[in-house]
Amino acid sequence: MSEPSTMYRCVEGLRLTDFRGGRLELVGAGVSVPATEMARKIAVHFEKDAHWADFALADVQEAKLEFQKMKAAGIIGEAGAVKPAETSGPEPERPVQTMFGAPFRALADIGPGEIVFLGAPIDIGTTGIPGARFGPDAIRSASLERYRCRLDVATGGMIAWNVPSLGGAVLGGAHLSDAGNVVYAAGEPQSAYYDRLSAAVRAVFAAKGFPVILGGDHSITYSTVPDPCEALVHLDAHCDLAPLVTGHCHHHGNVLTRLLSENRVGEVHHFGLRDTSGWDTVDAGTFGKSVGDLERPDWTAGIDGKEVFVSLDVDVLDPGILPGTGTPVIGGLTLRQLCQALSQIIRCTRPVGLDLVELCPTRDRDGLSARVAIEALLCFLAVYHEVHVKSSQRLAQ
Ligand SMILES: [Mn+2]
Repeated sequence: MSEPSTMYRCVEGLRLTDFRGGRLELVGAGVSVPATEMARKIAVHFEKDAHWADFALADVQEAKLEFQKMKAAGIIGEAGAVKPAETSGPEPERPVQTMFGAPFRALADIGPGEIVFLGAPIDIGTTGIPGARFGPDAIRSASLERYRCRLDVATGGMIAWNVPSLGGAVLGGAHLSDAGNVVYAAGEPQSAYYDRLSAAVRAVFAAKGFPVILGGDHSITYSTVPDPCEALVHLDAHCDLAPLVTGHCHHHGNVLTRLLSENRVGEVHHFGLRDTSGWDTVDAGTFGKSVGDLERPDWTAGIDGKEVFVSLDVDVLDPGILPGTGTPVIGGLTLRQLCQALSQIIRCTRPVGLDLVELCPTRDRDGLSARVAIEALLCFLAVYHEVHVKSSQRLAQ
């Protein structure tokens, strides 16, 4: 076979990557094993960009056996998950300024109940105008213009901010921290980056923190959703369901196709759609609502009571309000509509994390878009803290 390229696909829980020199490396596990004939065969298929569903039944059965052997050898953990990596590359880098001036925290030091900001400053999945890599630090910098985290020395929690648009004091007693940026290293295989980001987010989940990942382009959602993920709430102008194409493993337009094809999420609920190209390629597990649908009284019916991860693409907002994004689509939400939608989503579900993506400072005007994104983020956090954190604290007392 020709010199193998990097591969990144899922075969019944077995994730293969970097098939090189007759050895097969398992994503995130930091181990490699001698490649069997079956693994070679799978690798050749992957080179042709075959989806695992395209394999002949015998091949799939053989792949399953391969998977079972690796599981028996302790390389893969329960439920097909690759065992957590002992180390997954460099720690996130400390940012010049932290979000809201919150304390910087190494991933190993995160405590339960903490709201943890994590930057994913990448453009490697951008198909349109680049610049999203500057998003995390732009939003951090802008966050300090109006809000600054001050801690109550008695409790360690933060002193509430008075935000009139949110009804007064918010986030009193909350524990915020910033774990820095997972930086893309020059020359690094793209799949390795997504693995490192995924490992960082998993560290937050493992510590029972609430991750808030600041993108970066929307391809990062491949790494940010928890495993398993009952439902993904996707606020976006686009449905991000582009077909998977050879050599384009990750990009911001096919991220949900990949998550669904790998059974990484149970359901995707799209809100605020204006551009649905790709919608027809996926026939199950997705539910779409346009901007107008959000005015209907029962628009949250599909997500009520579910455990959700929220993915907020800032292009769900109208570009007149938020011009700083790579693929703007006219006719979007106002900030007020978005905050109302977020508030309702948080109140009727059990959110486990959030990513905020596609803020592109190079397309912004005077930093306005970053400020708008911060207001949306603040609304989300204020309602989340009020509804889910404070209420559970009261129950525990
Ligand atoms: Mn998107």
